[in-house]
Amino acid sequence: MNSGDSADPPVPTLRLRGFDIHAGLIPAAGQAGWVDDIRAVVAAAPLVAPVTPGGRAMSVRMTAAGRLGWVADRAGYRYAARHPGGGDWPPIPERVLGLWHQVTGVQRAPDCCLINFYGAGARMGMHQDRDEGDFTFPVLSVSLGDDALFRMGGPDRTAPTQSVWLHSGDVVVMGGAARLAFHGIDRVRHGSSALLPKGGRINLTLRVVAD
Ligand code: MD6
Ligand code: FE
Repeated sequence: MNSGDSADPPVPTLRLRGFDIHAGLIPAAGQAGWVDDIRAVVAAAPLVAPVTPGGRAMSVRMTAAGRLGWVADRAGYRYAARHPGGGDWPPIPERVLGLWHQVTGVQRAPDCCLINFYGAGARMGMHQDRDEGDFTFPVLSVSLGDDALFRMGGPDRTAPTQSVWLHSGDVVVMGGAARLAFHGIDRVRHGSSALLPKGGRINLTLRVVAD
Protein backbone atom coordinates (compact mmCIF):
# COMPACT_ATOMS: atom_id res chain seq x y z
CA MET A 1 0.00 0.00 0.00
CA ASN A 2 1.04 3.61 -0.28
CA SER A 3 2.67 5.34 2.62
CA GLY A 4 0.88 8.58 1.81
CA ASP A 5 -2.82 9.27 1.46
CA SER A 6 -4.95 6.16 1.75
CA ALA A 7 -6.86 7.31 -1.35
CA ASP A 8 -3.74 6.87 -3.50
CA PRO A 9 -4.12 4.02 -5.98
CA PRO A 10 -2.16 0.85 -5.24
CA VAL A 11 1.36 0.77 -6.66
CA PRO A 12 2.09 -2.18 -8.97
CA THR A 13 5.21 -4.18 -8.27
CA LEU A 14 7.67 -4.87 -11.05
CA ARG A 15 9.76 -8.00 -10.48
CA LEU A 16 13.14 -8.05 -12.24
CA ARG A 17 15.73 -10.74 -11.51
CA GLY A 18 14.08 -11.40 -8.18
CA PHE A 19 14.14 -7.74 -7.10
CA ASP A 20 10.72 -6.27 -6.30
CA ILE A 21 10.49 -2.68 -7.55
CA HIS A 22 7.63 -0.59 -6.16
CA ALA A 23 7.80 2.47 -8.43
CA GLY A 24 6.53 5.66 -6.82
CA LEU A 25 5.54 4.00 -3.55
CA ILE A 26 6.36 7.16 -1.59
CA PRO A 27 4.15 9.90 -3.05
CA ALA A 28 5.89 13.10 -4.15
CA ALA A 29 3.98 15.12 -1.55
CA GLY A 30 5.36 12.93 1.24
CA GLN A 31 9.00 13.01 0.22
CA ALA A 32 9.95 16.32 1.89
CA GLY A 33 9.10 14.75 5.25
CA TRP A 34 11.50 11.91 4.52
CA VAL A 35 14.22 14.43 3.67
CA ASP A 36 13.58 16.29 6.94
CA ASP A 37 14.00 13.04 8.88
CA ILE A 38 17.21 12.22 7.03
CA ARG A 39 18.58 15.73 7.63
CA ALA A 40 18.00 15.23 11.36
CA VAL A 41 19.93 11.95 11.27
CA VAL A 42 22.77 13.58 9.32
CA ALA A 43 22.90 16.48 11.79
CA ALA A 44 23.54 13.97 14.60
CA ALA A 45 25.68 11.54 12.59
CA PRO A 46 27.46 13.44 9.77
CA LEU A 47 28.02 11.94 6.33
CA VAL A 48 31.50 10.49 5.91
CA ALA A 49 33.48 9.76 2.75
CA PRO A 50 34.45 6.11 3.21
CA VAL A 51 37.59 4.43 1.95
CA THR A 52 37.64 0.80 0.81
CA PRO A 53 39.96 -1.68 2.54
CA GLY A 54 42.12 -1.38 -0.60
CA GLY A 55 42.48 2.36 0.01
CA ARG A 56 40.18 3.68 -2.72
CA ALA A 57 37.88 6.58 -1.91
CA MET A 58 34.22 5.72 -2.38
CA SER A 59 32.28 8.35 -4.33
CA VAL A 60 29.18 8.14 -2.14
CA ARG A 61 29.07 9.65 1.34
CA MET A 62 27.52 7.57 4.11
CA THR A 63 26.02 7.57 7.53
CA ALA A 64 23.45 5.43 9.30
CA ALA A 65 20.67 5.23 11.83
CA GLY A 66 19.82 2.31 14.10
CA ARG A 67 21.53 -0.04 16.49
CA LEU A 68 24.35 -0.60 14.02
CA GLY A 69 25.84 1.31 11.12
CA TRP A 70 27.72 -0.14 8.18
CA VAL A 71 31.21 1.30 7.82
CA ALA A 72 34.08 0.93 5.37
CA ASP A 73 37.69 1.85 6.06
CA ARG A 74 41.22 0.47 5.75
CA ALA A 75 40.33 -2.17 8.37
CA GLY A 76 37.50 -3.62 6.25
CA TYR A 77 33.73 -3.59 5.77
CA ARG A 78 31.67 -4.19 8.90
CA TYR A 79 28.76 -3.19 11.10
CA ALA A 80 29.81 -0.91 13.94
CA ALA A 81 27.95 0.19 17.08
CA ARG A 82 29.28 3.75 16.72
CA HIS A 83 29.75 6.40 14.07
CA PRO A 84 33.42 6.75 12.99
CA GLY A 85 33.40 10.08 14.90
CA GLY A 86 32.64 8.20 18.12
CA GLY A 87 28.97 9.02 18.70
CA ASP A 88 25.95 6.74 18.81
CA TRP A 89 23.92 6.26 15.63
CA PRO A 90 20.57 8.07 15.89
CA PRO A 91 17.38 5.98 16.00
CA ILE A 92 15.74 4.97 12.73
CA PRO A 93 12.92 7.47 12.03
CA GLU A 94 9.38 6.18 12.61
CA ARG A 95 8.22 6.66 9.02
CA VAL A 96 11.17 4.61 7.81
CA LEU A 97 10.35 1.79 10.25
CA GLY A 98 6.70 1.96 9.18
CA LEU A 99 7.62 1.43 5.53
CA TRP A 100 9.88 -1.51 6.44
CA HIS A 101 7.11 -3.37 8.26
CA GLN A 102 4.49 -2.48 5.66
CA VAL A 103 6.50 -3.52 2.61
CA THR A 104 8.51 -6.48 3.90
CA GLY A 105 5.95 -7.92 6.33
CA VAL A 106 8.87 -8.63 8.67
CA GLN A 107 7.86 -8.24 12.33
CA ARG A 108 11.35 -7.60 13.55
CA ALA A 109 12.74 -4.08 13.28
CA PRO A 110 15.81 -3.54 11.12
CA ASP A 111 19.12 -3.04 12.93
CA CYS A 112 20.53 -0.64 10.37
CA CYS A 113 19.30 2.08 8.08
CA LEU A 114 22.31 2.89 5.92
CA ILE A 115 22.15 6.32 4.28
CA ASN A 116 24.08 6.81 1.03
CA PHE A 117 24.35 10.26 -0.52
CA TYR A 118 25.22 10.58 -4.20
CA GLY A 119 26.52 13.99 -5.28
CA ALA A 120 27.53 14.79 -8.88
CA GLY A 121 29.47 11.90 -10.40
CA ALA A 122 28.92 9.46 -7.55
CA ARG A 123 28.24 5.81 -8.33
CA MET A 124 28.40 2.46 -6.63
CA GLY A 125 30.20 -0.54 -8.06
CA MET A 126 28.59 -3.96 -8.35
CA HIS A 127 28.51 -5.62 -4.94
CA GLN A 128 26.63 -8.09 -2.77
CA ASP A 129 25.14 -7.16 0.60
CA ARG A 130 26.64 -9.96 2.64
CA ASP A 131 27.95 -8.52 5.89
CA GLU A 132 24.73 -9.46 7.70
CA GLY A 133 24.43 -12.61 9.81
CA ASP A 134 21.12 -13.88 8.42
CA PHE A 135 20.24 -13.72 4.73
CA THR A 136 16.66 -14.89 5.26
CA PHE A 137 15.69 -11.27 5.94
CA PRO A 138 15.27 -9.02 2.89
CA VAL A 139 17.05 -5.72 2.29
CA LEU A 140 14.73 -2.80 1.55
CA SER A 141 15.95 0.23 -0.36
CA VAL A 142 14.39 3.70 -0.74
CA SER A 143 15.42 6.19 -3.43
CA LEU A 144 14.96 9.94 -2.96
CA GLY A 145 16.11 12.77 -5.22
CA ASP A 146 17.93 12.32 -8.51
CA ASP A 147 17.30 9.43 -10.91
CA ALA A 148 19.77 6.54 -10.76
CA LEU A 149 20.55 3.66 -13.08
CA PHE A 150 20.34 0.51 -10.94
CA ARG A 151 21.98 -2.64 -12.30
CA MET A 152 20.84 -6.04 -11.05
CA GLY A 153 22.67 -9.29 -11.64
CA GLY A 154 22.81 -12.72 -10.12
CA PRO A 155 24.64 -14.59 -7.38
CA ASP A 156 28.01 -14.36 -9.13
CA ARG A 157 29.67 -11.55 -11.05
CA THR A 158 29.37 -13.35 -14.40
CA ALA A 159 25.56 -13.59 -14.38
CA PRO A 160 23.75 -11.44 -16.94
CA THR A 161 22.51 -8.11 -15.64
CA GLN A 162 19.48 -5.93 -16.22
CA SER A 163 19.20 -2.22 -15.44
CA VAL A 164 16.35 0.03 -14.44
CA TRP A 165 16.14 3.75 -13.72
CA LEU A 166 15.10 4.37 -10.12
CA HIS A 167 13.25 7.60 -9.40
CA SER A 168 12.50 9.53 -6.25
CA GLY A 169 9.98 7.60 -4.15
CA ASP A 170 10.82 4.17 -5.58
CA VAL A 171 11.26 1.30 -3.15
CA VAL A 172 13.15 -1.90 -3.95
CA VAL A 173 13.09 -5.15 -2.00
CA MET A 174 15.98 -7.57 -2.44
CA GLY A 175 15.02 -10.87 -0.84
CA GLY A 176 14.60 -14.56 -1.39
CA ALA A 177 16.74 -15.89 -4.23
CA ALA A 178 17.89 -12.34 -5.03
CA ARG A 179 19.14 -11.61 -1.50
CA LEU A 180 22.76 -12.23 -2.48
CA ALA A 181 22.50 -10.92 -6.03
CA PHE A 182 25.12 -8.50 -7.28
CA HIS A 183 23.83 -4.98 -7.85
CA GLY A 184 25.12 -1.43 -8.20
CA ILE A 185 24.47 2.11 -9.37
CA ASP A 186 26.10 2.88 -12.72
CA ARG A 187 25.22 6.55 -12.76
CA VAL A 188 22.99 9.27 -11.37
CA ARG A 189 21.42 12.06 -13.42
CA HIS A 190 22.56 14.95 -11.27
CA GLY A 191 19.88 17.60 -10.90
CA SER A 192 17.10 15.48 -12.43
CA SER A 193 14.96 15.89 -9.30
CA ALA A 194 14.04 19.09 -7.47
CA LEU A 195 13.65 17.33 -4.11
CA LEU A 196 17.08 18.42 -2.85
CA PRO A 197 17.85 22.08 -3.57
CA LYS A 198 21.44 21.38 -4.69
CA GLY A 199 20.59 18.09 -6.40
CA GLY A 200 21.83 14.71 -5.36
CA ARG A 201 20.38 11.34 -4.51
CA ILE A 202 19.70 9.73 -1.18
CA ASN A 203 19.44 5.97 -0.89
CA LEU A 204 18.37 4.28 2.31
CA THR A 205 18.95 0.57 2.79
CA LEU A 206 17.34 -1.19 5.72
CA ARG A 207 18.76 -4.44 6.98
CA VAL A 208 18.41 -6.92 9.78
CA VAL A 209 21.99 -7.60 10.79
CA ALA A 210 21.16 -10.30 13.36
CA ASP A 211 24.54 -10.05 15.04
C1 MD6 B 1 21.58 2.41 -4.23
N1 MD6 B 1 21.52 0.23 -3.42
O1 MD6 B 1 20.43 2.27 -4.64
C2 MD6 B 1 22.38 1.24 -3.82
N2 MD6 B 1 21.42 -2.83 -1.68
O2 MD6 B 1 22.12 3.50 -4.14
C3 MD6 B 1 21.97 -0.92 -2.89
O3 MD6 B 1 23.14 -1.16 -2.77
C4 MD6 B 1 20.99 -1.89 -2.47
O4 MD6 B 1 19.22 -0.93 -3.71
C5 MD6 B 1 20.59 -3.78 -1.27
C6 MD6 B 1 19.26 -3.81 -1.64
C7 MD6 B 1 18.78 -2.86 -2.47
C8 MD6 B 1 19.65 -1.87 -2.90
FE1 FE C 1 23.61 -3.02 -1.82
